[in-house]
Amino acid sequence: MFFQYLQRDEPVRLVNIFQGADIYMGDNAKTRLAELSINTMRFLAVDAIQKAKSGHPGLPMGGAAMAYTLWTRHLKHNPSDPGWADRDRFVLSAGHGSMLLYALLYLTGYDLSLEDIEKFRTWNSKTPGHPEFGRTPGVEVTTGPLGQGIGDAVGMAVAEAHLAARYNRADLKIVDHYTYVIAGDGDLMEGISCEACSLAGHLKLGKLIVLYDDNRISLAGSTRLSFTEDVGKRFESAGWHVQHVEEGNDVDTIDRAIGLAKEEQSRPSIICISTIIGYGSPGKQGSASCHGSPLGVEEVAAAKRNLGWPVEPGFFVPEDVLKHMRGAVERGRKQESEWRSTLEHYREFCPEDAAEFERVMDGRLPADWESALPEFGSDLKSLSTRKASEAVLQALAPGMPELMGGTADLNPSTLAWLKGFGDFQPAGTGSGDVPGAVGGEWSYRGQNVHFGVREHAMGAIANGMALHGGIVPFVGTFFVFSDYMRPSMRLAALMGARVIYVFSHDSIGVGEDGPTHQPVEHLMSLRSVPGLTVIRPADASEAVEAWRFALNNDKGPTALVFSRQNIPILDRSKYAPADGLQQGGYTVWESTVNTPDVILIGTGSELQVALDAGKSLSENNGIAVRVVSLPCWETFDGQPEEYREKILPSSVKVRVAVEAGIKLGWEHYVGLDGAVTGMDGFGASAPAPVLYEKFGITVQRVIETVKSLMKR
Ligand SMILES: Cc1ncc(C[n+]2csc(CCOP(=O)(O)OP(=O)(O)O)c2C)c(N)n1
Repeated sequence: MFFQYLQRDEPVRLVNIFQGADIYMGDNAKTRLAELSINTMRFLAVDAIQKAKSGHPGLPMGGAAMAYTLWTRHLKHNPSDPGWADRDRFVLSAGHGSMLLYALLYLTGYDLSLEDIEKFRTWNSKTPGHPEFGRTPGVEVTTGPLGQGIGDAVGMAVAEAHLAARYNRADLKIVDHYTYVIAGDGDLMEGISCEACSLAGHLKLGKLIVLYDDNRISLAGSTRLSFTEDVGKRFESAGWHVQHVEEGNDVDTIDRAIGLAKEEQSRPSIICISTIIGYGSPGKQGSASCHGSPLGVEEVAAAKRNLGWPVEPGFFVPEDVLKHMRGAVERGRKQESEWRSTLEHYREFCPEDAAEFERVMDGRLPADWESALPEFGSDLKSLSTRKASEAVLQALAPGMPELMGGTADLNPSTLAWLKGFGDFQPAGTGSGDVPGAVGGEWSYRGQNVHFGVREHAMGAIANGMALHGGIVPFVGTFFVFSDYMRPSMRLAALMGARVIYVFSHDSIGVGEDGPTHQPVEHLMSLRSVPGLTVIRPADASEAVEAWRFALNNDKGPTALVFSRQNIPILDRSKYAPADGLQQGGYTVWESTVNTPDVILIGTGSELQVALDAGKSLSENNGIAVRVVSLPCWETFDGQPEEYREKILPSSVKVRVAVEAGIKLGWEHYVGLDGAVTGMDGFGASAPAPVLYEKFGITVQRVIETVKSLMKR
């Protein structure tokens, strides 16, 4: 026994009584093999980073033992089928330690070769600088921006808990896995981890297990410079199960701690593992100099000699190590085939649920789901698009169990909820009569997640839910606070994750709350994110079409931007049908069948301004006008040239765009000869109609602009 078991009450503290000693130096063949494997991982990382002339050796060297222990003794995975639905999820939140993950993937038999490792950080390789989802088999999520991974992992644990509650039967568990994270100081310094872990503690996500690489060094130096809180106590106060392992190379103690964390199913677990960054490098270990730069040729040799490793050849993998680590392949096949036979039994007893489970895990929407979409006829004259969105969600919810989401404490404003579909909460902690609850008993079956005022974590959690599979997450807040989750939105776009953002209060139309709450630059800012689709519908019917688009978009995230204020609902017998939104932009009305003299372009509530101006110009001035609704730039730009030319003929130079946002960027459609009616600065605190007047986003201003352009 290499550890003393000091305390049963939390936090559990496991202490290696030979502190600082290399405890697996004994005769036991198993421990020798463990040591060899750990050193193989260390030196694959060191060699790859040295060859690439860039990378982060410190974390792989210091954290190799915990990663080895987790991956060989606990992680349920099948390297031959990285997409197996019931695998444990592993998130390397400290993404700069990517070589640690690549070494694990190669050694345990994923479709990643030693040549791939040698190509670390080179063009088009499967081993980019930071782990990228979709590029490397076995990489669950893109990490690198610190703290995001831990947020993603909370989302994965939410998804697991929800799907388990929905589909498992007492003796037939088809969803039953853990989510593991390796996080470093940087992850825990970032505010997003406080938000995400606070919520995880509240939600009692017992199958979330974080291994904290507590090496007291970050990029710029010691954590004594800026991070001296008691991390264990912080997590304890958030309702986590906390353990400490004081010797980061002590495989058996780490093993035991992970075992205890798995047994503890009513709280998430963190194991704070004291490690030495760059372990083994005689000249650099324990210092920030090995955090983010290659060790250097001489220090590589010194580290190898220090740990009894051959200096040559590089990328050395002992045969016994490969054989030992590749045991994962057979183990994984067996685990998956056992799961498949459980699924077969499940299918016999619950054929409908089995079919639904497979459908949602494949990311396929229910057949004919679109027939549930509401229609807004001419009987209702006006409606805010946020209310139209609410109606869509309520209409879809009964037939779309994979819909799950919520807001950052803005349910009554953003209206992104599924009434009657329960609150996602630990069972037995409350019920629908708690103020603000959406309704029904509290359990993990609930589809409404109360994120609290935690936009940043909400974005990452949504990413984790989407990547886990089985869920189509939506998350909502005021549009102006999209800033607070922009880093996660960027990652969703980078990963192609199907996340739907429901933003309300889309402009100065917010009114009295003033400039702090009035988005101005946000539309343009989000339009500039590659892979993110931004839709700002102009009325209730376009809001329905926007949801249709978002749900069908399984290639990446969609941001839906809705108004707070009521907007007239266009009578579609007089205007073009709203399904033109599926092309991104369409002619909604025109005064001529010929090529127009003038094109007015509007989005959201300003489409009405464009329409009123267009009609006036036509009726009072005899000008041939076309009004184009352009709710989604990305989709419009993706249309064939012919379509774009049909809607915006290049011969028509007099073009005016109207949008209550920053003008920058509209030249893309109005050209250098056109003009934009929009915002130049922040908004102000006053009633919305006053703001539109004062900032000049008016019918009159558009008319004057057109006339002055025509005079040129
Ligand atoms: C959001 C964010 N800010 C800054 C960085 C740059 N960065 C990468 S690693 C790192 C330090 C991380 O320290 P730690 O987690 O202790 O990792 P270790 O030094 O142990 O490898 C920093 C600041 C980043 N990747 N993400």
